[in-house]
Amino acid sequence: MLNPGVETLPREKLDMLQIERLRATLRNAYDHVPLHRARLDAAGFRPGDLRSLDDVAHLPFTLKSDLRDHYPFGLFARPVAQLARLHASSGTTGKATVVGYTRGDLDRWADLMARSLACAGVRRGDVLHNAYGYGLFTGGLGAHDGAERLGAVVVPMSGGSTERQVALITDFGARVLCSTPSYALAIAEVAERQGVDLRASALAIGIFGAEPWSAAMRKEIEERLGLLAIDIYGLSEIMGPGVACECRLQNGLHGWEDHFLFEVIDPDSGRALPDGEAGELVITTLTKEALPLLRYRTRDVTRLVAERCDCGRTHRRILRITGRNDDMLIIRGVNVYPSQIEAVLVGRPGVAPHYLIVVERRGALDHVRLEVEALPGVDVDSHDAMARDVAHCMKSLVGISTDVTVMPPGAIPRSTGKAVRVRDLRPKATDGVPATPGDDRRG
Ligand code: DLL
Repeated sequence: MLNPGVETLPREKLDMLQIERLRATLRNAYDHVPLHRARLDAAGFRPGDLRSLDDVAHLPFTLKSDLRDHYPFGLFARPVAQLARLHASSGTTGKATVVGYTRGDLDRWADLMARSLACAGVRRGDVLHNAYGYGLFTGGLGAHDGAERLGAVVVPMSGGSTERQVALITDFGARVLCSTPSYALAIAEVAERQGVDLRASALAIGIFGAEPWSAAMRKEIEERLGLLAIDIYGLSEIMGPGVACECRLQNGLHGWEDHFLFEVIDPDSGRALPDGEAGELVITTLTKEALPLLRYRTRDVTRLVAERCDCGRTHRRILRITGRNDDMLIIRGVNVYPSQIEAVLVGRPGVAPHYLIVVERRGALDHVRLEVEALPGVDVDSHDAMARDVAHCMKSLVGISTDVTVMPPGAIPRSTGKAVRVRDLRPKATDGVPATPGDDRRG
């Protein structure tokens, strides 16, 4: 544990720390960000009114659209000249979301990322191969700074050039791999094709995040790369990677409550839900200087666990993010997340862990076409039987009817960052033009 004193802080002490820091955050937001001031005034809430953590329920939400509407710097609490760095994510439509950091913000981010890596079992002196994309995406530089802060030996590889990734992982003796889970699988695949057995390499830990992944996918990656696959969570609006991370017990992600306040709400009513119930994760920053956010609606669907983990850490755990509520498909009335489809698909006999979900409108009805890939060496004659098997499992386990097409190995495009799993060809209600929604923020 990097900071045992903080990571195992008793609940009451954590609560006290959160209140104190929330007060300072409210002050910062109220004094320096016109939008927050106007919303707090409208809610009749002054920073000095905060008595207990329950008062959070009175604070206004902040949405991603608020960041876009005040593009580029409108929600910053510091003049740009006082910042040390900007990151941005480019949405598929409209303007990018821009986030800013003071030197102090970068410092705390590096600390939290170092804490997350240590929590996953990374040690000083480990060679850490960083295949998260460097650039405006927060994954590359976020993992980089944290790894340096911990004292690991960073290989700043970024995404792409997959053959070269395999060579350097082997040649440099990397013990740790940082990438999106989908890219980890692409690396495994290229290694296998080259006849390189990464299971026999020094790789022992994978730090995977930036996109949803199922338990089945974790198992697949662990088996093919011969490592412990650790889930890490974060988002650029709040900081970047390192908002929460699993420990080696892989039992939910420790959300770093000394820097963030986590709530799960019912996305329709906006009401806070008790620990254990699934809903939308809402995060309030407690120590951000440049971009304090009050009750930021992440759209990520999860549950919170308050019990202390067997590792001794006391901070609330965020369970695996099953998806974003804006990624949820409603197929003839059945709500489905792509990760549910993945969980059923990955591990079926002969089926490779690469897939694409194509949603179409046929007449008045939604229709799902599932493109899956055969594993190398699978006889083409068995594709029909595989397709029937997958369609049957989708019906009985997920509850939706699908047309399944089995494609030859390598037919589904691989990503070097965040994988695009859904192609939604349904006409959009607003413009009648087929759209491909989803976030194109690159990992
Ligand atoms: O993806 C930050 C990050 C980089 C996290 C590297 C972990 C590792 P954004 O590009 O702003 O930031 O995207 C944030 O990605 O709201 C989730 O929907 C999704 N996401 C991130 N981590 C996970 C995860 C980075 N472990 C958005 N599981 C978030 C599921 C995740 N979804």
